[in-house]
Amino acid sequence: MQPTAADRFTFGLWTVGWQARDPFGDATRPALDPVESVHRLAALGAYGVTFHDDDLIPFGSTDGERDKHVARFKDALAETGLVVPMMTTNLFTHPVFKDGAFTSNDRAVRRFAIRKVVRNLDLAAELGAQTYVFWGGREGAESDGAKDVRAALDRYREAIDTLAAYVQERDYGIRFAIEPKPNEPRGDILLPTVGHALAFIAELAHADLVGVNPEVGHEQMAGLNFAAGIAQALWAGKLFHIDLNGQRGPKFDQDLVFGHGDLLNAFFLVDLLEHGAPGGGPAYDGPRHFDYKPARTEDIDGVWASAAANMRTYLLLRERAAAYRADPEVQEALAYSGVGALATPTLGEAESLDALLADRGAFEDFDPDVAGARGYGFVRLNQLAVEHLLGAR
Ligand code: GLT
Ligand code: MN
Ligand code: MN
Repeated sequence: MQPTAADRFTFGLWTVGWQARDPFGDATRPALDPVESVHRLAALGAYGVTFHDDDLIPFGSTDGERDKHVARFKDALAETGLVVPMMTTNLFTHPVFKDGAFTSNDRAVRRFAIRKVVRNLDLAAELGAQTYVFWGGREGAESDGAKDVRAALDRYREAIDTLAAYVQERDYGIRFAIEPKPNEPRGDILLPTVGHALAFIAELAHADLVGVNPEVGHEQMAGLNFAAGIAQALWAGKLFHIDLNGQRGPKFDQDLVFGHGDLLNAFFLVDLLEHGAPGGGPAYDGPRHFDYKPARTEDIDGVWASAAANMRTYLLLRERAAAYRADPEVQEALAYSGVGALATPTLGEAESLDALLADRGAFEDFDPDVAGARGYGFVRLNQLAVEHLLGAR
């Protein structure tokens, strides 16, 4: 279960680097040097690191300071072989963003936000990132009269399309991934779920360059089924990136270690990502990105132990999912449940609705009582998954 670069595990600098400041308490850990994080993550078997501009280059740095931070970081990447597949912008910490960035009611703030992103996109291209994430944690409101949501969505679209045109014109080869979240820090955040984000993307001029970066805990905060949301993102061809972590139901964003929340859903998520393509291959080939926070109770050893735990849990789930799929009893239960049969189109090839209307077997001679009496065996199937997950099979 030793992770390797081939597993494509990545971590945000802000994850292991979180000092555990929360709304009620001070930091419980010292600041981490990004260079040290790169070395420690590489030693644990990670493939890459991701970061916000301000994680590496403190807000307000001079150009000279900026260059030094970037140079040290690049040296660490070269020494370890770690890559930077994704980058993002901090559009939430500084008070200037208290009413949002792209959707702030203050136009000057909106213009500043776009400039901040452009600057970091240039660095992203230089470091070879393929994905650029937009998490709009401050894009929202606490009260319904404070924000004209339709105007805010216009401005959101304007910003994303302007930036997409920029990466296209520069030929940066970068795609955008919008990360939904229902609330926190704002009372209500725009684009609160995967579904909202997909609907927004469909309205963009540059829709082809934009997908989603769903996070386990964010969908679960809204009471939604994460694996099902990921399936819909895949179905739409929009799963550009993924944030893996754990969450225990609809409450504040916990950012627990992957699997330390709804473990059964995490099992089916890994099964989908790893074996969800037709023929059983991976349905998603991007980085497996952990966006978790080492619990506030952990010391620095606990930080690295929790980073390793994310990867180990993923590998264990991958192994358990493969065993589930290979089990003849599971295959038989899947067939009994009709899971594979759903792939058969409801109408025959080239069959018209008129032909369906002429098919007496479909209606006049169809016995709904007989069909309604059928059992689907879904509970047995689920129990087989639980037993594989528990290592009982
Ligand atoms: C922030 C948020 C995460 C996002 C990061 C990207 S920042 O920590 O809680 O879910 O992925 O901006
Ligand atoms: Mn989160
Ligand atoms: Mn995230």
